[in-house]
Amino acid sequence: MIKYSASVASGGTESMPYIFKGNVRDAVEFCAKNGFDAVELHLRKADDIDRILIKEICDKNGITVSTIGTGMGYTFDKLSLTDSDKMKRTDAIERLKEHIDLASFFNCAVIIGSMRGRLPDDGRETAMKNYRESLLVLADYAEKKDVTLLVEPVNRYEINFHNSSAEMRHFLLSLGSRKLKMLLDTYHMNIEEFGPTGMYDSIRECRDILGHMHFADSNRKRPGAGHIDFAGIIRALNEIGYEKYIAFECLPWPEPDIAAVEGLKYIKSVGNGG
Ligand code: LER
Ligand code: MN
Repeated sequence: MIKYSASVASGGTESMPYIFKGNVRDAVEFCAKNGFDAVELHLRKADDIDRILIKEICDKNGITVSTIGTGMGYTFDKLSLTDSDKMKRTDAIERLKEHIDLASFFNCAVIIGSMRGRLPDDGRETAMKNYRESLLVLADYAEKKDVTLLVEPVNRYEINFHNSSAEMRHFLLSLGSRKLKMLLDTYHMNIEEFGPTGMYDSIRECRDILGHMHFADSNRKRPGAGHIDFAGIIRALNEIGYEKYIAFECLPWPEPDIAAVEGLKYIKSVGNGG
């Protein structure tokens, strides 16, 4: 069975694609009462939340934490695994290790998207080497903590390397860690995947490494508010026997409650062939 998760952030600006921002506790309760199996917690730092309290609320309401999103560490603190400054790279690794510890507590996975960073015009090779080494350090740590790391291809307007699923798959397999999986985000796929059946083919081609999905429509609003063919996406996921989480990582449009409820309703209706 596919499980559904909603993005809940400890903070963030208006343009960030998280449905709920600010009050994590209330958002978790809302998601549980409105048909979600889980929440995806987007945190700047692991101690943004009181983990004991949030776990208690999750248990009481019959909901889990699917994933920890880490992008605010880049957006607000400019921490990245490609940074040319060793000290800053070390800070980025430490920040992600704290997220891995938190994920171990919640028995969930950690996302590495924006914190990959960017490659500079000069010194792309060195930055790639730094990135690769940093990711291997984290994979090693994740292995010890039994936590999966979900690395995300992100579109070219946000990040300047590993934008497509094929590039990311090739790279991750070359690292050879069973704790490194891929996260596919329909918003980025809509920009980067190739050909008329590109998005569906990518899902099929990544079946061996696919660990998580983000759902947002072409305009980053909730599924159903843009023009991505989610019936086709769900069909491809069913075809590969995907039984992990789909997290709604989309704008809180027109407001958080409606985005969550209507997005989930839409996906369940197209998933049933409606
Ligand atoms: C993070 O999951 C993501 O999709 C990036 O575009 C961050 O905004
Ligand atoms: Mn995403």
